[in-house]
Amino acid sequence: MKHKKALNLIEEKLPKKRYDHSVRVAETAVKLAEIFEADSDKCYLAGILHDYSKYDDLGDMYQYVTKYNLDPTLLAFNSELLHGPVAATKMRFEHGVKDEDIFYAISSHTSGRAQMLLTEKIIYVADFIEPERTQKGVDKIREIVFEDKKLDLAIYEITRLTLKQLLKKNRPIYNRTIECYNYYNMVKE
Ligand code: DGI
Ligand code: FE
Ligand code: FE
Repeated sequence: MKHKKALNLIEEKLPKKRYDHSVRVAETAVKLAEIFEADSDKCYLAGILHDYSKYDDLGDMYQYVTKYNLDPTLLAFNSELLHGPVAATKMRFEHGVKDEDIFYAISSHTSGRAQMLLTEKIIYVADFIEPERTQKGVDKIREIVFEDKKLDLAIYEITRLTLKQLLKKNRPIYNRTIECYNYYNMVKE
């Protein structure tokens, strides 16, 4: 898919605030692609598309999980966790985005997972550190990627912060979030 087409698709589908976030994630992903020698084009496109299903109807998303044989344990979660896998699947089957790197990058952007591909790692990090993000710990993550240039360590720190927040709020934890934490805890140095 061409960048212009992706931008139009997202502009039509999402509220302005979420569209602006998507552009910032795409631009941050391109910066990271330059540092970590990834494909800037793919990173930009995945960044634009990553939150495509953010506001999709939850019932429709559950139907989608079943129809496309996505991980059935997703059915125990809400749109917070479903919007990535559903968006990736819609891009693949309804919008002709066949690229595997982009598929995984969109699909895993919320939970992460063990052994992510390079584009996938970049979107996971870019979503957390795009310039308008102000959550606790974000500046430390920016330093880890932009100054220390340690992508796996950044992933570990993001997953650790996410888990802390989820536990604090008594939220259910998806297996892949834990697998991501354990894996990047092991490889972070
Ligand atoms: O869509 P965005 O707001 O840009 O960001 P996002 O897709 O990273 O995710 C939003 C939320 O998803 C965030 O509040 C943390 C939550 N999340 C991440 N991992 C898990 C999770 N929620 C649950 N319940 N379980 C998880 O494992
Ligand atoms: Fe998201
Ligand atoms: Fe996002």
